[in-house]
Amino acid sequence: MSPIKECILNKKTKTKPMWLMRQAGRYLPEFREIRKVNPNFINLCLNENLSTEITLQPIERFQFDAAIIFSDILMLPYGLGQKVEFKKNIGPILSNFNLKDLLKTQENDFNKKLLPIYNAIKKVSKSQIINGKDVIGFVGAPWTLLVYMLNKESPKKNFNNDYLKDDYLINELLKLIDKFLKIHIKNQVDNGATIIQIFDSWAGLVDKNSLSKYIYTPTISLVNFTKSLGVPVICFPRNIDDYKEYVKIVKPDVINIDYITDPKKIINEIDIPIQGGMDPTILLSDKENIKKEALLYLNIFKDHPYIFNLGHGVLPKTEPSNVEFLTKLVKDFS
Ligand code: 1CP
Repeated sequence: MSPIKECILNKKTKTKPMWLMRQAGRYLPEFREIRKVNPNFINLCLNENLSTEITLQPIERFQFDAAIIFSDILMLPYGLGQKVEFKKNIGPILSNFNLKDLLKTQENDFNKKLLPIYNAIKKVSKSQIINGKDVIGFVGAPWTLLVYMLNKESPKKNFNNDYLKDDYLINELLKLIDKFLKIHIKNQVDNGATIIQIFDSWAGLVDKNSLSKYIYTPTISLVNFTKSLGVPVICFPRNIDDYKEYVKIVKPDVINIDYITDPKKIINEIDIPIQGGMDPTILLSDKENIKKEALLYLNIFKDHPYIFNLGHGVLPKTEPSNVEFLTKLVKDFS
């Protein structure tokens, strides 16, 4: 059994399994080489040979316990016919859409558009380099996708939530997103994904009174669906106030915590396997500091099923040698 699966089944593992969010990406020179000659990010995600190669790059370099498929949460709106572009130094830009057109999306057309992603998952899972390790498929959570689809850019700087007043629009979109996320999850599992992670990067924007409508109810639907396929599901609701309540209501197999969450507090509140937590900016500092922070997490979670990861993605300015140092530290800790 893979180290991550053992951890999820609550077994005592000798060492903590490890992978990193955004482990394939701009901090790796071998990724930047490919990216330089592939300026269109969506096309790169849809190039099954290159996305397979990129997915495997960090596994070859660091022998992580899982590969996460090189794709993006915004491939879902792309599959529904909304135009998605990634602009340098700006981020994703999505086009206006006509709800009626999106609602006409046929499953066959969606599957055809995203086929290279599923082919890449198949290639990755059959690769020698994987050799029994986990292959993580992923989706954006319904709320986070709703935010990008309606806001049409990252909510980091501007977030126009006037749309949320349009009940008809929101309900129809949430139904559509739920339907196609399930198709997208099933396709990933059918092609070799052994774990699904649900990224709710903008969960922190939802006020307490709306958590049930935008976060809990739509996520429960996906968690139950993924479990019904016999595949464990990791949830990452970033920046939410109450991880304990989230875990109690949504019941994922693993909860990924962000870096503002106090690990000492969370260990007393949550009894399911925990993933992540360390601030990715720590990897921009020196080895002494990396060691201090990593040991903090490793010691706190010593007797708890814990998958080592960060509290958000690896930053582009990270030195690969620092990731190497961290990987060795985690592997040697027992
Ligand atoms: O070279 C580049 O400019 C592209 C940068 C990049 C990369 C490497 C983007 C654009 N997406 C990705 C890949 C990606 N995205 C992965 C691949 C696997 C891996 O982890 O190695 C994954 C899991 C994602 C998921 C994703 N995309 C999330 C959820 C996690 C998170 O970071 O919060 C989100 C919010 C996105 C949207 C997105 N795609 C890309 C960017 C820069 C963003 C964020 C924009 C924003 O700040 O709103």
